[in-house]
Amino acid sequence: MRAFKSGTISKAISIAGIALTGFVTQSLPLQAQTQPAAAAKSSVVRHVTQGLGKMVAENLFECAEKVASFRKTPVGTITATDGTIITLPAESAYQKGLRGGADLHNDCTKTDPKTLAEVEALTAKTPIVEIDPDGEVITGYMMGDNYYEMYVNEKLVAVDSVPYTPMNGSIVRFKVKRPYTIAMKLVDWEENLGVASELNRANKWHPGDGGLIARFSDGTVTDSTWRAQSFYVGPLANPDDVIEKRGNVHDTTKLGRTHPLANMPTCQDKCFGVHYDIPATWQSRTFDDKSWPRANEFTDEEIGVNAMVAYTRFPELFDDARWIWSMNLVYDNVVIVRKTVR
Ligand SMILES: [Ca+2]
Ligand SMILES: [Ca+2]
Repeated sequence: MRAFKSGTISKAISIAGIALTGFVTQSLPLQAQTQPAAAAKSSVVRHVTQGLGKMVAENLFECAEKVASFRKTPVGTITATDGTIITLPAESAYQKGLRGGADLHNDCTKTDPKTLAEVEALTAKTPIVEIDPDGEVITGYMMGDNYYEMYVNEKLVAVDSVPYTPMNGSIVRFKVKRPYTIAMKLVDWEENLGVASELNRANKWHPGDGGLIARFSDGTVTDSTWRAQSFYVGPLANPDDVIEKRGNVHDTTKLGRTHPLANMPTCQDKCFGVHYDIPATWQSRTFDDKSWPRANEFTDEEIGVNAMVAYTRFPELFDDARWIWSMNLVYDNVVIVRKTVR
């Protein structure tokens, strides 16, 4: 973690804020403008980038407490070889100033319940987002590494209050009738914008990993019945390390899927990224996710849950839930997961 002076960071944030205003209102040409040669092999359009992007905002999030694991949350853009401008690591509701849900555990707000009674008190204070006035009130507990935003029937229900680090846990409440559809955008955030890596264990170019776990009071849990698709894959020594397969799979299994088995890329600031267009209606109940792969389940050991205090302290809140992600926990950095509860 880098040390910083408090004066420096507040100035940086205000500069970022100005940049952000223009940035959010800017309409980015996310659709492919030309068909790149590499995509001719497949009906799936990919956008290939190489190297570092341009920083647009140095830090989206300021931690109110001095926390050793804090990282700045940068956002940038990069131009792909086909001219497409891509937001790094992802467009987010957080960046747009949208918020929702409450803290289950957050070192930056000193939210640190020690008993289930304290969790219940926090839950009772969590606002209920109404989707159906005559629906059932559903409570969820979740942890996302690093960031999630959650929609139910295309309505925003919750936004992770800490987009990068420290690790935190959240409470969400919403009122809805079955069937309903949960759609979440998940981001393994990055320090080195465009090359999907961060300082870790003395390696400035360490590829981080992701993970999401959630349990809801109606019995819905994250598991392989969810759908999961990846939209940003990296850091890659070669963009052909991603192979698009039937069923819309973005396959990188040969690189290794979890730490410590995954390859450690040595391409540093020369690494490639492969991006895919996020469908405009990904939050919608009617969006057809049938061609998306099923979510993959990961163990506590593969995720590395030591810093996940809310999860390790209150396992009963996550009973029967599994850590999920798309195929590759390390190399898939922007992932959308969806589940229709019937
Ligand atoms: Ca988070
Ligand atoms: Ca990663």
